[in-house]
Amino acid sequence: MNNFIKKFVFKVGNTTFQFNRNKGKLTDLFTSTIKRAGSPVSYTVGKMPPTPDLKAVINDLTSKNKVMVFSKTTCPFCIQVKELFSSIKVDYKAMELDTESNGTALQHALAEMTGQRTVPSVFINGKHLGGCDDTKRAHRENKLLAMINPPTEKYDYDLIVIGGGSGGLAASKAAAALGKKVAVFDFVKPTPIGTTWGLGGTCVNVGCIPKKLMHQAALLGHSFHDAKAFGWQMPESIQHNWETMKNAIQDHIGSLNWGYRVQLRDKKVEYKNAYAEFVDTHTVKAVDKKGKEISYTADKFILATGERPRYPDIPGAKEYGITSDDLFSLPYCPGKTLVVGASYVSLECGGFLQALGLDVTIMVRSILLRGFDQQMAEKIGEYMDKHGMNFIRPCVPTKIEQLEEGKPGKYRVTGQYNDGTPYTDEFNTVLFAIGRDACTNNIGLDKVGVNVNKSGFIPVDDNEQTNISNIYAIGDILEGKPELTPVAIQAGRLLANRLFSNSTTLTDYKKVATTVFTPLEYGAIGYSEEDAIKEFGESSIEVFHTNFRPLEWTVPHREDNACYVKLICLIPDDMRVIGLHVLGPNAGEITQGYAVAMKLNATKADFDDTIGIHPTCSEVFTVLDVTKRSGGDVSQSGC
Ligand code: FAD
Ligand code: NA7
Repeated sequence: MNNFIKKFVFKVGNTTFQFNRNKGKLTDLFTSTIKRAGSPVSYTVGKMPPTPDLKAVINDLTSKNKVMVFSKTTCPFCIQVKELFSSIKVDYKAMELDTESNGTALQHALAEMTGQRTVPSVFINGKHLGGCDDTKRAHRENKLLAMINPPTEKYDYDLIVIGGGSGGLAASKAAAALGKKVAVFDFVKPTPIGTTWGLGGTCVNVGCIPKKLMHQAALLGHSFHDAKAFGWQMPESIQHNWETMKNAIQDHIGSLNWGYRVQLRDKKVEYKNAYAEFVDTHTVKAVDKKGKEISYTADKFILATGERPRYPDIPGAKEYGITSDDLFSLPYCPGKTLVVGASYVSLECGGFLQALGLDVTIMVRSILLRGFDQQMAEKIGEYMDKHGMNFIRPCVPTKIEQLEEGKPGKYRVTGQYNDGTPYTDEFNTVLFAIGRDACTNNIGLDKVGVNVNKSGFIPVDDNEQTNISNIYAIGDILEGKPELTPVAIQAGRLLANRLFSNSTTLTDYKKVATTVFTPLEYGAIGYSEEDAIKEFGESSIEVFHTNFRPLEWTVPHREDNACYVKLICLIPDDMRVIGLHVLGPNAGEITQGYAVAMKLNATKADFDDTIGIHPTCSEVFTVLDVTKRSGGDVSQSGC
């Protein structure tokens, strides 16, 4: 109908009432007024302006907006659908029909177009999806994001991730969950003695996981000694079987490798067991273990190739030495072992081998744990030394010679102390833990112009973008970032969210908690004491500290002053805690909890206000009252 009531006039007695059309409300007014006034007296009829073609309006909205929701402000299902889109960080346009003048007409038009009379009525990329249940079902079945972000046609993939370790797997799964077409390439080049492993990268196969499990085997050994004091009757001699431990740990790793493959399949990430190398900024060539070569293209790339252990440039190193890449799956007990290097990998591996009953020597070139708080590092060394570790320092190896073949064999190690004094001894195993090189050498970065620094690490901006705009990097290969699994995972996940949804959250690399799993664990967050002094000056730093004795150590008469904590506080900033250090049992568990407090910028007063849990080791942080400056006695004995 083209005509409509433009003006309505009626008379009551001698008074004339007139209503003009006002935002479509005339119908209501008309009806109610008629009800009140009786029959209308007269009305004028105007020409209706051309009715907007509502279907064209709907088509316009659904074609201009990837996700278009026709909704009503009070409808709970509409609210659920909008919340779903927000939760998966998808931009949507909602038209609230109950606030539109022609909302009812639009709803009729929608019903005619789609057959669906109710709201919400959801359109994705111009196509009608359905209502709340349909949208939720599509999301449950992992189809929703793929509908929103259909794969691009131009390249084989939206994203290729090179490296299926901690960072690469996290990034590829997150990108696929956002509807992107993703491939992850993971290939392990065998070690010089031929060790290789499955999907998951360093952490799962030759890092955190086997390391922590072997550390646990070592802790159990300590517990047997304690157990006697607590009344357990133990045989006089307890033996450890390397093969049993190694097999059990490798079985667990095998199940993790399998689990990762299943996850990738479920999340629709294409896993390619091939070595990838750039050809140009949008192409990689991939070579599988049979030497078959295939090229793939992608819009974007994430590099997550990690690091591999370094060997010293001395005769016999690669022929006769092993690294952490070999140790955890070594088919035989390593026997008398020399560990070269004083990195955390060295102290951890040396620590558990010695606690498993082996004769272990650690050869240290200069300091222990470069980069960590040096007071804590020395305390770790003292504890290990006291418990039978043989430290040779400062000394470096110069030659390894094979004396006997075998599993293990026998090797003569020649070396030199700093002062020139020669060193020599014989070992069954020589384990190098002298640092790790970024795997950025043979992946074609020179062909595409990605900058790497002198040591092979990749500088990136806050967005983890390299100098080449479609190539990003995460994890251990980044210049100046903590080399830890949770860091790589967080960076991968957040980067994928930023690349493929409207997230802007950056990885915060500051105050990352970490733990060195030496026989006595060492946990740290924030500044070392020397770095704090260097940055803020000695007068601005207050260090609260104490030794402590775990209650569990009293009955078996373990030593008194091995465990130690310190809080480094910034005096001019309200005694903000900027460094936390703990050396003691379960330091990893303790440190993780305090990481939250440190993230929230806790001050010394916040620590003091916190009531401790008694009797725990961790409670010591709530009662620290001796400063280093005061020189007060912090030694402890008894409970
Ligand atoms: P990685 O996990 O190393 O993954 C890189 C993957 O890419 C590898 O599988 C590699 O083979 C593959 N790759 C490389 N180049 C190519 C290519 N061109 N094509 C295809 N694939 C390729 N961190 C902790 O947080 N806690 C710990 O307790 C801990 N303990 C550790 C103990 C040891 C002995 C070691 C060595 C490391 C430990 N780490 C620990 C560090 C942790 O393992 C790393 O920080 C983490 O694995 C880094 O992840 P990433 O994704 O950067 O690389
Ligand atoms: P690091 O931290 O790089 O440490 C390497 C260790 O090996 C360190 O103690 C070095 O002594 C020692 N080293 C290096 N070269 C030699 C040679 N040729 N001979 C003997 N000793 C040597 O090792 P990681 O790779 O385990 O750690 C990697 C990162 O993880 C590290 O950066 C931390 O952020 C965490 P030095 O102190 O240089 O005298």
